[in-house]
Amino acid sequence: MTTVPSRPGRMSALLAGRPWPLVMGIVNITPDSFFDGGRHASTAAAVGHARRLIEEGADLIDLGGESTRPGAGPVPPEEEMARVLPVLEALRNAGVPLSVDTRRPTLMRAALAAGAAMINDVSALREPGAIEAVAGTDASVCLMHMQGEPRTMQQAPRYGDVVAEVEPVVRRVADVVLEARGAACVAAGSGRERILVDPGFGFGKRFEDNLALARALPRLARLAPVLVGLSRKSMIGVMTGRTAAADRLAGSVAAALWAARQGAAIVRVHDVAATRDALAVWRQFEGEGR
Ligand code: 8Y4
Repeated sequence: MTTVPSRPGRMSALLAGRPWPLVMGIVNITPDSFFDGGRHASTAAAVGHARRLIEEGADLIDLGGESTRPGAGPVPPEEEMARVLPVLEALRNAGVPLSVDTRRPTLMRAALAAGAAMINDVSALREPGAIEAVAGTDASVCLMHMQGEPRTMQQAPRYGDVVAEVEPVVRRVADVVLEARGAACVAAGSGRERILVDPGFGFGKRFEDNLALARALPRLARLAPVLVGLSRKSMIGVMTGRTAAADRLAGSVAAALWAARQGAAIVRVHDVAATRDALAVWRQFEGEGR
């Protein structure tokens, strides 16, 4: 049995003992909106957007080159790499830890070699080789729960008790990751501090499933630090009657505050400045002033 020494990881100090969540800014790298500019234009746009979110006060940035929105089809692996890696390179000295949103072990390895501090995997290391790609590194890993696949997951989501089903999935995957790093780490309870869990709002879930999971955040937060992604999602649209995602700012900010109150460790958001302001006001009313 080989024992992999456990390092706390670069994210640990950031996450430890915080009474309010870190704000993770979302940067999607997709060529769709840059129909005439090609690769260089989409890289520059993503880097520019990330720099703006950092100026707005993002504690970390999540870079994604694959659309995991409901109904989205797969992006070829080389294409995903070509989208993400140049942006990661350009931002490595931007002053905040970088997370890479990917399901692919090849990109996980390349991203970690290029300095990424975290892997955000919406399939919770389901791909063969994904566990090995992160094991033995000092990266944090977010394990998100998803029922099905992005292309079809919203067609007919079904659960008995959604909280009861999500909780053990998250717990089991966390254990598998630790096993891959050596049984000694599990026995020592080390390595666990680098794992985050995420109920995966909107990923194969109906409105009532999302609501049940939101109400169970304190329970999930006892397993591991919880990452919450509600920003502009359809659940917020249903609650506010806003059909356009761009009109969901206020609802999304309220959701981030609610998640903070329930013990979220990281909130993943599009609107960093607004979320930061809301958290600053909330935490000073709470008496965590700074
Ligand atoms: C409008 C805007 C409507 C965005 C829907 C969306 C999560 C995530 C996504 C999440 C973690 C999204 C990559 C879906 N959501 N990663 N990724 N947690 N860890 N949809 O909730 O933002 S993409």
